[in-house]
Amino acid sequence: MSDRVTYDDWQKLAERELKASPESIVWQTPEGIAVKPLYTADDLEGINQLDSLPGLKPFLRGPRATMYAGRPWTIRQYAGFSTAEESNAFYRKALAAGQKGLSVAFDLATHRGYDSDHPRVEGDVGKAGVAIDSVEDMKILFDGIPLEEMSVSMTMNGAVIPILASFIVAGEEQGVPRAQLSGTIQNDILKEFMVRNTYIYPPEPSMRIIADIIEYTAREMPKFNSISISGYHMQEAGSTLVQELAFTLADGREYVRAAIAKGLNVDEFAGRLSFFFAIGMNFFMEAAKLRAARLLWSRIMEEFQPKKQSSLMLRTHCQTSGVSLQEQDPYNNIVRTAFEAMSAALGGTQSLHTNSFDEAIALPTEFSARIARNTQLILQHETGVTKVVDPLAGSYYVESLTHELAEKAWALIEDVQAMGGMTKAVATGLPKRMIEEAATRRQAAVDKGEEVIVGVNKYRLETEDQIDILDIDNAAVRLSQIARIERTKRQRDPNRVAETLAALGEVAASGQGNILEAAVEAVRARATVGEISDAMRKVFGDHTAVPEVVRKVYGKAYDSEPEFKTLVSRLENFSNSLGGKPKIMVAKLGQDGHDRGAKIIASAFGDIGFDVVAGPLFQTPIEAADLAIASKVHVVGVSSLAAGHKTLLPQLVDALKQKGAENVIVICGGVVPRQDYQFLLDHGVVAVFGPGTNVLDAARAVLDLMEGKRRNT
Ligand code: MLC
Ligand code: 5AD
Repeated sequence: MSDRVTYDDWQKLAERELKASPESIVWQTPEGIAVKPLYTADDLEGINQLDSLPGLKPFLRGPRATMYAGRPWTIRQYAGFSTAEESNAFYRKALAAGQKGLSVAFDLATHRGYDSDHPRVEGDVGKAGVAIDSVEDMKILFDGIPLEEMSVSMTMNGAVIPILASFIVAGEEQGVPRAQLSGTIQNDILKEFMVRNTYIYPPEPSMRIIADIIEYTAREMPKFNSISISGYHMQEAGSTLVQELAFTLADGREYVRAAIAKGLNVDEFAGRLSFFFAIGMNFFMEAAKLRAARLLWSRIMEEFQPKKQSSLMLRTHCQTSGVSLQEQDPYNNIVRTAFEAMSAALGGTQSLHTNSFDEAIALPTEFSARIARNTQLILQHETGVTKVVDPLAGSYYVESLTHELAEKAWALIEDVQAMGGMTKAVATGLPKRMIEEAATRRQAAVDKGEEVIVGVNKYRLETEDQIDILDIDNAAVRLSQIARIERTKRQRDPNRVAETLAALGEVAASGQGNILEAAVEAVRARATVGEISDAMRKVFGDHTAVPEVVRKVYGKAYDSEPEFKTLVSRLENFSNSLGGKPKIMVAKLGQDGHDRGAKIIASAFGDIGFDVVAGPLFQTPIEAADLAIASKVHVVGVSSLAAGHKTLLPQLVDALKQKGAENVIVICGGVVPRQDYQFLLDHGVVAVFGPGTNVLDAARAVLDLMEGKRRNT
């Protein structure tokens, strides 16, 4: 008898252990990948990626030959809040404590091209990032930070023109010519239309802006990465990893086409395209995703027949997953982030942000930011993961996952191609819908407890300790920003401002010349972010999206469960007594475009039997009150994720009252710290639902409120 063991031997043994077939413990992932309990050499048959080497095409094992053994990834923490002065101080401390690159988070007013004195942004100034109104703010932001040495990432998409122009001029006035500036601008508008929602102009002029930026940076700023093609926000919005991979690479292909259509040669710009992915909790699959991304990108780029190897190379930043972090038992988030960071490192990222443990509640404090940064420092200095390139290579499981993810993503990329490319696909709404369906499916799996989240739907603490959080006084930030805007406007030459803005408008309207180049002149003249954005708004118009709500995904996942059926019939009874379905408007106020939660609530409540009005993005409280009254809703549910709740909710309650609609019940859900609940309740909000709320529990609570209300009236 031979000593050689076979797969059959294992299978028999496994069956005996399990008292069932090993098939029964295959894990079906949301990507549609069946993960088996055991992988062997047989799984590698027919996979032809196995002999690849790092630094060489197709770059599956990494863009550099020595990877972290030669130079570790960049510790690049995304940060920004309040004023330029405060953010500058925060950056300097972080750099002194081991951070290696900067990454600027702007507030949502800036993202959407409004100055801080604009009436639509009262709740947003300085809240989710730093307020930047002109180059004067930008200069303060980088005061004492040598821009010829420090690489700076700026997450900016909508107002990308005034912000990049202000960065260039801030460099200039610091004595650093633009050719020496290094860093990255996000500049990825397609995913804004799909998931992130900080767009300003319609798709077509937005694509022109991107092509102009690629052209300008390729010719003038050789060390600057012209774009950060981002899948991160897709995963945050609930996509599967295959969707994230496919739509991101398809976006990239679209940008390459736009730049080539502008007359650029592929090798002029392709080496400065960069990427950005999320790293969630599926440890091995996330690492495999980065390997698959590099493989597929080189395949896509081969089509354009570049001569330079660097044109085929995918370089990426990663961020650990915000959506995987929880409000409940928040120190667990440190552990989650550490695993995600390790996975990003094993996948071969070039740059990494690790989230802070207070993510689900507020912006990082100095303390939580320190722990997040140290997570990376410990990985780099203490674990030895930097010593060997692509250490997962050759693992039966990881190679097999890499292959399967690549195949599945490629099929989806081909579907997009068949639709005529990503701009067209985005216009049909299909990618957005697919992501929202995946998000709703996942919510149902969490609510049902099929997917375990420790401390949330299992092992929940009886009492939660409150943690210290960062609270920003947006009213004070707004006043100080307004003072600086006024000072800047007093000191500038109004004729020069008018001329440069007119010239910018002309470049935008004619299609001739480069928009960024024209904007740099306007910034030199001290035109503000709002003014430059408005000059383009006049020509390009505003993009408005009609919210769509997916149907029958949540309900379908749940409809055989007794608790779901009970709730549906309770709602039916209530509807009968009411003479119609209870009507709820899901509202988004201010510039907060994070709509995953709002969409899930709208979708699930619709399936449960509510009549749902999906409010548009970016409403003022008065606009929301008007829509609620016109739609005759019983309840307005505000979803707040960008910390504007203390300003905007009381204004909504007042607006309803003033318009004689005080019996409309106002509730709030989202990223609201417990510290703020009483304030909201004191200001007329009837209930607050924090992160991690089970949707069925929320629906029951709304019904309770309505029944209580009806008994009272
Ligand atoms: C690297 N280098 C090496 C090397 N490894 N040289 C020798 N041997 C090695 N082993 C060189 C590189 O070639 C490069 O030089 C230099 O070192 C820096 O390395 P890098 O790998 O390019 O790193 P970095 O400069 O950090 O650039 C990484 C990047 C870039 C290409 C991914 O685009 C980037 O930093 N992106 C960050 C994006 C970001 O932070 N986004 C935040 C989004 S938050 P050279 O000369 O070749 O350049 C968000 C949230 C929200 O979006 O608000 O929604
Ligand atoms: N500072 C630090 N991190 C931020 N994030 C968003 N804004 C900031 C900021 N101002 C992080 C969070 C969020 C992701 C989009 O980026 O992790 O989930």
